[in-house]
Amino acid sequence: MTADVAARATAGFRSTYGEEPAGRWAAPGRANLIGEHTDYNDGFVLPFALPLRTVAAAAGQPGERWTVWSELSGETVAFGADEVAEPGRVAGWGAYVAGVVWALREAGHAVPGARLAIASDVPLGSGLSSSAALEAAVLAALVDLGGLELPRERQPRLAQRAENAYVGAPTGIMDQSAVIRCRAGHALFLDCRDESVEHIPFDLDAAGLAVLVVDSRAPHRHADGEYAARRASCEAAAGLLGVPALRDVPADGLADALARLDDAETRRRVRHVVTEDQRVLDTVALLRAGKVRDIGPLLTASHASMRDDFEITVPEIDTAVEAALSAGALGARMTGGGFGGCVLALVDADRAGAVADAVTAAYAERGFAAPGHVTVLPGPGATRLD
Ligand code: GAF
Repeated sequence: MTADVAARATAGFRSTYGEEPAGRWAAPGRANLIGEHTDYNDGFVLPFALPLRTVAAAAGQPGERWTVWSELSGETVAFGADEVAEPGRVAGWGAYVAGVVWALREAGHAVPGARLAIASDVPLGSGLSSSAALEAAVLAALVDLGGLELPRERQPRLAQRAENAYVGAPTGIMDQSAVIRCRAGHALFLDCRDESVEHIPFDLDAAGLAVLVVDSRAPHRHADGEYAARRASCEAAAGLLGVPALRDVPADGLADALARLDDAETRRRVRHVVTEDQRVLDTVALLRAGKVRDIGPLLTASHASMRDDFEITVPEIDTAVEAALSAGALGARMTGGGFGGCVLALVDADRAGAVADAVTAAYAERGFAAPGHVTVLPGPGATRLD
């Protein structure tokens, strides 16, 4: 059996550095219940933290020097003040760590030199925010080791800056907010404009429900370029409509807004974002009223909107959603940025196995590589373990 992720981080620290870590910090992956591609439109999202985590075992070291071992590559990456002075000098997975150091320094913090060992249960490239989990675990370790003044609510922006400006991915604020600010048993209702949050009870057990996460195992096809293109198209549409962001187009003003746009593709993009924001608000209202079962149709409508209007799904993902719904899921949708990644399905807890089997069978019929699956409950955000 694979050792617990925290034990693996500690073992990696001992064997790499020949000493004990000063502490261990964990950050989870996330699934987004609903609200896709709304974050960079200043809109609403509703993610929750997964029980799958990334752990950084760490200790300080003298000088401006950072050394990081990762169990995933088995490599150790080392860099100093020169390499973090300028984005792009550290590449690969080390860029997420160097990016955090860079962003902290850029914000004026005296970042302590450190040795780190990273272990993770968050699968890479599955759209479950393995990169945000890595950033958040490293950030939490450096903040504590250096006694830095950086309140939790300000940490997501800094980790996002690492990803945007150092790594070079133009992502929004959802993933870092989710992995840092989520609470166990809750989904995080985040207003991406002012970063205000409300922790919404998401008690699956009490409702006899489960969330099944299906890893489509679909290779990411042009995900980076397509993500940037969607973002650019939304920003251009907001400009044409004369609003700061698409969040400022109210659901009841959608028809008027669409009538002012000539391009059919742009109209579809706008329709997705505006209707998706409203679906987040409707989902939150149902969860506040304790009606967890009733959110299923909103999840499924969100998927249809991503498939038909935002055009970010792939055949493996659509197959998983259709098979899950045919097998009795109450709702199902792709979660994350798209072009591969995972599907989440809301199911009666005693149907989770049957729904997973149905997806596996549908994949076999279509000749797709077998999907992965796991049932999850909302877990806590980033935290110091010891
Ligand atoms: C990716 C991004 F990192 C997020 O900021 C968000 O835009 C998401 O795709 C789509 O909702 O996870």
